[in-house]
Amino acid sequence: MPGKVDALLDEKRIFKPSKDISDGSNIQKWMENHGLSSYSELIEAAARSPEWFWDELAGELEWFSPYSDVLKWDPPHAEWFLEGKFNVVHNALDRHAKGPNKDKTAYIWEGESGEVRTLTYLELYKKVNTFANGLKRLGVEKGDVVSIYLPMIPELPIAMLACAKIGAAHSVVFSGFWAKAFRDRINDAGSNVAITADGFKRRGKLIELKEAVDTILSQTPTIERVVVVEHEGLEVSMEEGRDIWWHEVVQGMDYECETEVMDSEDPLFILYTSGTTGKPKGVLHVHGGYSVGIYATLKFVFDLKDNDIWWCAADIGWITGHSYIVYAPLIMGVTSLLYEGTPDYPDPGRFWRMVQDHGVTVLYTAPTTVRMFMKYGEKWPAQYDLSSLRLLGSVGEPINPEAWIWYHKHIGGDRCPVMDTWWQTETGMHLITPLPISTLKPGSAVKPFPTIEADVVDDNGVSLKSGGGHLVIRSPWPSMFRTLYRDPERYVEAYWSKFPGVYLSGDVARLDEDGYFWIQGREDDVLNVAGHRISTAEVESSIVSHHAVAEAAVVGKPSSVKGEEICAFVVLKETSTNLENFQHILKDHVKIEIGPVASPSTVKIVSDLPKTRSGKIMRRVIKAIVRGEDVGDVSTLANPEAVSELKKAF
Ligand code: 6R9
Repeated sequence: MPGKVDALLDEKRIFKPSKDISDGSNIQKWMENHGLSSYSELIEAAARSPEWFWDELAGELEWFSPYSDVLKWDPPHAEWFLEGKFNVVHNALDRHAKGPNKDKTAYIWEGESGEVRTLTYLELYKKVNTFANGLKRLGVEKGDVVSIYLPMIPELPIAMLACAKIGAAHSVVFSGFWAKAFRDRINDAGSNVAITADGFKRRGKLIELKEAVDTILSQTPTIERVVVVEHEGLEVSMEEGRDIWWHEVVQGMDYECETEVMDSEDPLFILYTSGTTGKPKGVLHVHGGYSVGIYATLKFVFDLKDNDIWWCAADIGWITGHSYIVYAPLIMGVTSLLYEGTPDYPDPGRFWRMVQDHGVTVLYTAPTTVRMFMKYGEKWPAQYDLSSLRLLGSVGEPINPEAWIWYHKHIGGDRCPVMDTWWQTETGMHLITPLPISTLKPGSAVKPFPTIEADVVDDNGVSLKSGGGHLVIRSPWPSMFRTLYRDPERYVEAYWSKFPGVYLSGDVARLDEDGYFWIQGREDDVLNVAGHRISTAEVESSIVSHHAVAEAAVVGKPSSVKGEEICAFVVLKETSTNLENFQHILKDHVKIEIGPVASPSTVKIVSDLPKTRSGKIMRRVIKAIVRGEDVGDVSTLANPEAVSELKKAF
């Protein structure tokens, strides 16, 4: 039946991982080793004693000296693994380079041009050590913050690990941002050393990174040294005494470098994320708890084993890349694929060819990427052998059931469970997520990870058993952020003050009768239409469930009658034809699926939606357009040209 009811509210389909997958999973084995015979026993045991659970997992990592206590919780401040001495780099690199994994491939890097380079654990170790020694020679010390602005090249994880090795915190700024963002983050962090590259290619187009950095260096008074990676062989201007090539920094440096003994609670990195106000928030993570949390989630959610080829297709400039490209896979000692380019360049088969050629077994990507490939059609993945895949993952946005089903069928061959992982820069690790033993419902992130007390509450903090509400977390977790850098008051104010001692995620979610979580989007993406609380994600999901639609963005427009009206911008599949009167068809489609209250008053067909470089739809920009307001700063958009098309359409 065309236009079958598939919206988020109504999703009833369930999928069970095969017996092979669940019986052979890491979580199943761990449960057996701990005398737990079922998922509910695991959850009960973990809830009874979160400290027992995390102590067991921390014990799988190496500590220079043991911690005295697992947790000190003085809301909203937590300390984990107190007085333990630890360094993530010892676990991610040193112990592998000196053990049986030394000749195992850590990273397979593929450049946009198709060039492939591999680095074994031992090679990576040596590169990290020489660069760490070079950083020391440049004057970097324990406790400093080094600002990094690099594309997806091996030097990015190497630079991060080198900082961590010598006890400096890194602050990575996504290379797709404009240099202005780098300037603001350098100034907030007060860095003395910055690391960048001459340039890189994006869709075949050269981006001259160093040239862009040169335009902001007069406005970063703390910067003394700028290290430049020669990646594209560009002629760049190098200021005497300030700028130095990466290859000169490592020249003659020793392959060995002492790993700094850090306290569990010492800073590992700052990662800036946007908040409700314009000023970015410097989310601070630490060595000990962060490492334990990301290790446990990668091990149990993505179930990585020794022979896996793991591809987390995010950018390292985001938390997904920090946790699940750099630190957790290296801690686990697995082989990861690192890709420099865009998923559909030079053609929409690129991604799938890479899965085939590198034998990727577990793939982790974002709903926006899945929907983009839905738009190109299944003929692209169908040309490649994707039988190496065992598990799939999704992160970054709610995945609408239609995209989930498509991903499961056309990429996962109906055999790979989809792990829809909900988490944030602030949480460091997955918090609400399926495990390979969970029954899955497309569009739901399933249930909290063991020990995590997630809840959905109303404005008074009262738990809701149905309907949308604030998604909150009532318990601490090891890889939680410890503060906002240089802004401890905002840490308390933004996250812990609405419901004292309870973490406010800023997302809206609802629980179903089985206790499954359905994330509906950010609080500010929730519409109020004639007194009904409607999530943009729900309306979008309904629209996208129409067979002719590839992608949709829904925003509210103030209305004197209804409070807000719903405006939808829709991208159609390339193959869609016969679209006469399509606006009306879509309005009716939503009406039938969710109800008349959710039916958009305006539907505009466009060829693209404005997106951030991490693929998130910029509803703020779309909202401004429909309200006739100034769209503000669009410098962080991946496709600024979409803005003018939307303006014309509206
Ligand atoms: C990891 C990451 C966090 C926000 C978060 C939420 C959205 C992430 C999601 C999801 C629904 C999922 N989000 N994963 N929404 N289902 N599986 O993306 O971190 O960049 O900080 O964004 O992303 O709205 O609050 P970050």
